[in-house]
Formats: sequence, C-alpha cells, structure tokens
Amino acid sequence: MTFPIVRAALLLVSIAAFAAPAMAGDKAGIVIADVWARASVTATSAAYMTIENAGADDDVLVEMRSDAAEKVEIHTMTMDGMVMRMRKLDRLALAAGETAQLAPGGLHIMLIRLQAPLAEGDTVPLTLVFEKAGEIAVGAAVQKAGHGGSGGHQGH
Ligand SMILES: [Cu+2]
Repeated sequence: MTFPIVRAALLLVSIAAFAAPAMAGDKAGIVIADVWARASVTATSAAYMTIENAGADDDVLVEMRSDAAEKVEIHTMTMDGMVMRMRKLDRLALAAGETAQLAPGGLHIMLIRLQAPLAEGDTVPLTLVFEKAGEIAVGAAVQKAGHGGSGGHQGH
C-alpha cells in the first residue's frame, strides 16, 4: 500500500516547482542586487549587478541568457595602456561568501544583438544559470550611462 505515499511525494514536488520562481534573485545562497543595464543607441549594450554567494557552498555562473538579446556574455575589461580590452569569460566562479561586483570599467554582462536598443525606463529580462543554484531570473532596469563609470562600450 505505497500508493498514497507516492501521491503525497508527487504533490510536494509540484508545490516545490511552483514555489521556486518566487525565490528569484535569492536562491540557494545566491543574492543578486543592483541590476541595471546601460541605455544604448545600438544593438549592443552591457548590464551590471552585484552577485553575492551568501551560501555555504562554492558556486559557478555557467550561462546567461535573455529574451531581449541573441547572446549574453560575461566580459572582463582591463586597460592595456590607453586601450580598453574586453575578454569573454566562459564561467564566473563564486566561492562561498564571495561577492562579484559587475560595474562599468570592470566585469560586465555583454548584451549582444539586442532586439532593439535599450531605452531608459525599459527592463531587460536576464536569466543567470548557476551550477548549484540553478536558474535565477532578474530584471535589469535600463539607465542612462553618465554618472561615474569609465566611458562607453566602443570597441565592440
Ligand atoms: Cu564587453
């Protein structure tokens, strides 16, 4: 007579599946804050955020995607003399307790082949896929570049 137990287990699984999206932005120790994207006149732009691994386990950001852009990549930016160089990262490791600051002039999320240029006030949907925490969906508020930050994203 295990049938009722199986049914109860299935019910719990479906409740968990429904509960998961409500935890977006704060899941299995990953806390994502200050998400914004740069307003653009072209089909390329960048998004910034703070990603904190507040959990007890190391985790790795392995993939990013967006309904608004064909490709989403993690880039580093460094100065080589007077030349700004960007390099794509395949993954971004976050040790337990570590916080990654994605900000103009440094680590950023590159939005490539946007469906439309980003206008101030828009929200860009982004999905971050972590090895352990799984998928986390956030919305990046589009803001004008300007205050702070070192220059634009020419070179792409
Ligand atoms: Cu870039």
